[in-house]
Parts: sequence; C-alpha cells; structure tokens
Amino acid sequence: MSKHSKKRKIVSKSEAQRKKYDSQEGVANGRFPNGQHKEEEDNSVTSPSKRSLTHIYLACITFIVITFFLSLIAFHNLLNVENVEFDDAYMFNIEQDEVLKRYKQIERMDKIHRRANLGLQEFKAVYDGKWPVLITDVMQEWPASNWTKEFFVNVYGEERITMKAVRGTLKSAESFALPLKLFLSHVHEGQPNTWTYLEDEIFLEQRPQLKKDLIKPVYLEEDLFQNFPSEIRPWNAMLLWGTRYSRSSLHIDPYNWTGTNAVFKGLKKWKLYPPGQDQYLYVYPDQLSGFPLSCYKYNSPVDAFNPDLKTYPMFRHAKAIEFDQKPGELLIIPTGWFHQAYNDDETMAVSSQVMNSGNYEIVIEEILKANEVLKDKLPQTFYDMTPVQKVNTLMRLMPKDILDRGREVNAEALNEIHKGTR
Ligand SMILES: O=C(O)CCC(=O)C(=O)O
Repeated sequence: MSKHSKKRKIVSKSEAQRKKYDSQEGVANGRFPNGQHKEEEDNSVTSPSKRSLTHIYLACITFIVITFFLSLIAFHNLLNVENVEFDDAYMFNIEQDEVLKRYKQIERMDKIHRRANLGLQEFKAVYDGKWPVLITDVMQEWPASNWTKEFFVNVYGEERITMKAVRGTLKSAESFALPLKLFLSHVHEGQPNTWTYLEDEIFLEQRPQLKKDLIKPVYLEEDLFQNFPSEIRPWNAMLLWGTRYSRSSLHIDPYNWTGTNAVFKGLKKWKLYPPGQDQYLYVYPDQLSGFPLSCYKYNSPVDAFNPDLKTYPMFRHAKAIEFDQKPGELLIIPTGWFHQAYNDDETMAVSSQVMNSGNYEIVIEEILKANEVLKDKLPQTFYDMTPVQKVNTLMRLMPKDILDRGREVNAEALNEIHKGTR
C-alpha cells in the first residue's frame, strides 16, 4: 500500500465515523468525537447534522410562536367579558359548579358583564344574588324609552316632586319639594359642587298611566314583595332625574333586596362593592330605616366618587367594580353589594327592586333582625317551607300596629302631594 493509498484509507475511515455520529444526538453540538469542528471539516455543503439542528431550532421557534398566540387569545377572551355571549345549551350541559368556576375567572377581571339574550336559568345560576349584570336588550321594548323632558313638562309640569340639593359635599344634601317644571328648567345646570337630584318614590307609583310604560323583564317577574300587604309593600318605581355631577349615597338597599336601575337618558357611572368590605366603608352602625316594617340601614358616609381619605383612610383598600351605564341598559344589583351612582350628564332613570328565590332568605333575615317580635312568633315548620309559604306565613304574623302605621305613612305621603306640601 502506497503512502497515498494509506492516507485515503484514513480519510475514508473518518468519513464513516462522521456518518455514524451525524445520525446521533451527540453530534448536535457540531463536534466530532475527535474534537475536530464539523464546520472546519466541510462548510461548503449542508451536512445532515446541520439539517437536524435547523429542524430542532425551527420546532422550538414554532412552539414558542404558537404558545404566544394561544396565550394572547386566551387573555383577550378574559378581558372581553363585556361582550361575552354564553350559550344556554352549553351552560346546562355542564355542572353548575363549572359555570361558577368559569365566572370566578371572569370576576377577577373586575368587569361588569353586558348581556343580551340572557336565559332565565343562566341569570339565576350565575347572576341573581351573586354578580351584577347589565341587560342590554330589554328596555328597547318599553314605552318609557320614548319619555321626553317636553312630555313631562307639558303633562306633569305643575305636579310636585321631591328633590335633593347639594352645595358643597354630599353630606350637605337637603330635601325639597317643588313643581316638576321648575326642577326641569334647571336640570341642565349642574356644577361639581352645586347640583340637584330628583329622587321620588311616589311620583310614578301614583300615576299608573306612566308606570305601565315600564315592562318587567323575565328576570324580575318573580317578586315576593307582591305577597306583602299593600300597607308595608315597598314602593317599586323610583324616578331619578339628576343634573350632571348628582349622585346617590354609598349604600345597600333596604331589606338588602336586589336592586334594579333602568337608564333612559344620560350616563350613569357606578361603583359596586362586592360583599365583605364593611370595614373599609365605615358603615354607620345600628341605623334603622324608620319604615313601618323596620329594617337596618347600611349606609356609608364616604362619597366613593370624591372620597375624603383623610377622614376615611381605610377606604383606599375597598375594591369596586366600576362601569358606565348607558341609556337602554338595565342594571341588576345583587343583594349585599354596596353601590353608588354618579350622573356624568343630565340623567333620567328608574330604580326598582325584587325579592325572589335568589334573595328571599336574606330579605327575611333582615326583617327578622329588626323585628324581634316576628321572630318569636315563627312556627317550628317555618324553615322547611317554600319561599312563597315563608313570605305568606310571615305576613300573616304581621302585628296590627305595623300595618296601621304603614297605612298612616302612605296616607300622609299622598296627602302631602294633594296639599302641595311636597
Ligand atoms: O341611580 C341612582 O342614583 C342610584 C339609585 C340606587 O342606588 C337605588 O335606588 O338604590
């Protein structure tokens, strides 16, 4: 064997080795077993080892890109709950726990849910007594959606309404009675520290021709307050007409009922506080409503839209859901949620309430808490009864003096209207 042929043999052995190692993972670092760098060996042709390296890089990059886009889509879906559309059929095919778990995820996003085509069963499973919701597709049918300022001035201008007026902070609010025409002639004049708010519980109640323009959507049809005697049944259509900057107080509704608010004109801003934050809200202790069928009042001295953090420093820890409510949207506020509304424009709305199978236990508890006399009279079977039986039993036990007082209060309110003193 010549010197040259010996050299060729050595070269061919190293090529064989290279083939062998190219097919192994260990070559992925580009080195041959003898320590020689692959590229030094042959950098003019793409070797099999270089190709497998490229495949691995490509696979990694593809994986990263797909994961990134999938995360983006998931995040977007969570953020976009305002327009979320859930399919009832889907909802009923999964366990209720699953539904709630799914909503828990959304809850963390601190968003209001805007819903159209919301089924009654889904409303009950997910929102009723649990989470606030804006229903966007029911008010369009209500004749009240066509109410105008001119209509109220022309037909009811001389009628007296009750209004709250503020000069300074919310704490300076005072109540006045005046003709609707006078109130409406100034309703465009709100200033940050000078504003007025028509908050009248009787005006619509006394005018069935107007009240019939408000249609009860299916979510509010079950209403156990209808089983209360009329003497103590809460008024259930409060007219709210405010100048810009006007606002409610921060409160939970009487009897801790489920509140509703339908905006017809303007823009309402809301702050809603999920339950369990009383220590941050400085709730006045032991205040009673003064209603004939008494209940505790849960009111906060804090104006959530202009909080005095020097006086109420813990308020900064309170967590709210904040959102705007536009004309044509109906808000349903669950029992137990402190809430405050702020009219960011001249705004007309109607608020109401329900007691239903989602909140009746809480409402009854509130009634019993403030009326020990009723608690003592409950039959032993009370807690086994259906919601309707419970309410009817409680109403049958109502002491005569509470009913008499209710009759008196209603008569006084109506008298004041007729005498023009309110
Ligand atoms: O719209 C408003 O001013 C709030 C009304 C309200 O919270 C209520 O009626 O309980």
